Amino acid sequence: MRLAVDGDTHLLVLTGAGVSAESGVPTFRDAKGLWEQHPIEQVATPQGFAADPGLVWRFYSQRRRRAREVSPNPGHLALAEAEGRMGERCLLVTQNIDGLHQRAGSRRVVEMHGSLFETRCARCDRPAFPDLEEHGPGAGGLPQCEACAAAGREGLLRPAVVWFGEMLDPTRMRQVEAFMGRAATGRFVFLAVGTSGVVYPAAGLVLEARAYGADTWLVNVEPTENRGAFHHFVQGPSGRVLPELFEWS
Ligand code: BJW
Repeated sequence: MRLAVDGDTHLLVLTGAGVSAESGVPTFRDAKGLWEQHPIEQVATPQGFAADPGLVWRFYSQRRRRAREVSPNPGHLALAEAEGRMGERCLLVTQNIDGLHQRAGSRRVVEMHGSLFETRCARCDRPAFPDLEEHGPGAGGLPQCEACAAAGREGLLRPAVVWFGEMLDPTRMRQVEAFMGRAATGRFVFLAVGTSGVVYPAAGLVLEARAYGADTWLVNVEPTENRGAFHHFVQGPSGRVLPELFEWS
């Protein structure tokens, strides 16, 4: 099954952990996925960070190291090529924090859940900043916020990612909404790739896109929780499916 793209098509792509699996980045909920060894509530909630910031920093430091060691796969490259052909008619929304889409050449990327390579203060509203360091026990200790220190208080730095129970950046979500509004004026295609369809608000984007009149496509190795919301399902690994998916005219 091929997805036809012409000069009138707007394409909104949502990606999840599955798109990076063939690069060697572990997914979350599969067997041997990250949640198997690391309980969600310990490493992906603000309460987990408050209880044991060292454990959380060790988890994210390992993932920083791993993400730097791997490379984009043909799935990432196919999506970058789609943007290269479509320009502003294409937007990529990713739940991934590994930066692989950008390294593949995608520029129009909205990182819904933040970035593995940015850090922010858990206490003050100093903006997130780039950070490639590994932190935590055995890696230089827990990083402290300099702005808080200057103000005479203690503030721990934390990964600039979105944990369960936290709000997503409204500016980024408005960008997605605005794109849907523009897409609805022509032929609108929504494509979800390698995501389980259980984490909101990402899992609900397909229904929003449908409300804007989108034709909806799912690429995954297995039918997902929200499979029924999609018009089309292409089963297979994204690194093999995406390079063959688009039919350009
Ligand atoms: C392949 C493949 C290959 C493998 N090719 N495919 C509405 C209803 C119910 C609950 C909620 C709701 N609205 C909000 C909530 C609460 C909560 C939530 O969704 N809970 C549900 C789990 C029940 N959501 C939130 O708290 C969100 N915040 C929010 O909504 O704020 C407002 C609010 C607050 C409080 C209450 C109510 C509202 C925040 C969610 C943040 C998620 N954060 C994480 C961690 C980010 C940082 C990090 O990476 O560490 O994001 S959790 C984790 O899950 C990570 C991922 O981005 C996210 C999604 O995972 P994904 O991508 O789906 O990965 P997997 O592993 O699950 O699936 C991979 C898929 O790929 C599988 O299907 C495989 O088969 C497939 N695959 N290889 C193609 N080669």
